Amino acid sequence: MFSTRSRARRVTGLTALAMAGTLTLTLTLSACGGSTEAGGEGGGEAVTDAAITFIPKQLNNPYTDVVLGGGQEAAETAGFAEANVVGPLEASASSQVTFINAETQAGTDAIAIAANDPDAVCGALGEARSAGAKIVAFDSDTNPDCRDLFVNQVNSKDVALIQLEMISEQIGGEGKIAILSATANATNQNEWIRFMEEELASNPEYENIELVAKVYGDDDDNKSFQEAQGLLQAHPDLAGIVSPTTVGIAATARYLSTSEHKGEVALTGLGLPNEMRSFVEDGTVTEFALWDPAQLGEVTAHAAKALVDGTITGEAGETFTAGELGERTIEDGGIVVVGPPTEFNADNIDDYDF
Ligand code: RAM
Repeated sequence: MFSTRSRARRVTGLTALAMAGTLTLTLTLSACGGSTEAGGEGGGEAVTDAAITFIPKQLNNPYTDVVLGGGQEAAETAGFAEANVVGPLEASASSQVTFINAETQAGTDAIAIAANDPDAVCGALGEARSAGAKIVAFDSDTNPDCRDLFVNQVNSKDVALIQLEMISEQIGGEGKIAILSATANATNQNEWIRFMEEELASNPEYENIELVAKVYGDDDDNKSFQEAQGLLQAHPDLAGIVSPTTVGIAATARYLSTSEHKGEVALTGLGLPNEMRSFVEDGTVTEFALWDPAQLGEVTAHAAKALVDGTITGEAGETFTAGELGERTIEDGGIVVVGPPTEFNADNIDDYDF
């Protein structure tokens, strides 16, 4: 029933330049048998031939693969007829604009986007909305004015706090730390970093911890590796590194694992258990955290379908059912939270496979 095919119709009109280095995946979910059917959740009509397109920050990111795997599968359950994935290969601020414009041209019903920059995508998203598309931000928010909903993996402050708790524990509550982030414009990264800085400055528990550097690996494996190396050269007395990005933490772990700093410099942050397992086993990393990325995709797909069907509009207090994940309520600011993070360490990492 599932198939992948190229999406020639949808890419017509894109310039050769915009097409360079891109990949388009389409999942045809079911035959289209008309446009609506009675029984939408809010008593409305469920749209049966709707298409959703996911535009992640970048395509070549293992984290993105897990999110979108969950998202495309849930798109079928939610009742979308077609689920597509398009996006840039690098996560620069304006890299998603061309893709949004193509979706507007194609008349896509729902665009789910993890924004590389909160504002750079707004003009294009505004045009998509004028053409009738519903916009769901996931993972990394747009400016709230530019979307209908933001599906947030975990409350942003909680993401920051859990990372500080882990690094503090791992360095014995004192010493110099650095943050190795993704791109400098990413909304999610900057939110988490802001909350970490605020907490470091205000919580007496952290008064002996000093944040000495913030560097950006751009969610590029090589650049992240080099930034990790550079951090240790610039700050030989560094006690620990927090990397709130799956790409950054894996690259930093790889650097530390063969360096003299292995087991000496603590490393924590947000990582995929499957990418971090060997570094936990060899003692490079003690503990890190993440949520279930597939669930982020699932809630995003269901939220998008509820918007397309008109059973929700994005107002705080509205509810929708996210498939097997159950009912979700929209919070202030048009935010839906997916679930709590899990901390992974030698005791439990083998229980997870993503
Ligand atoms: C990276 C990306 C993504 C972030 C995860 C934790 O893959 O930066 O946006 O949410 O890490």
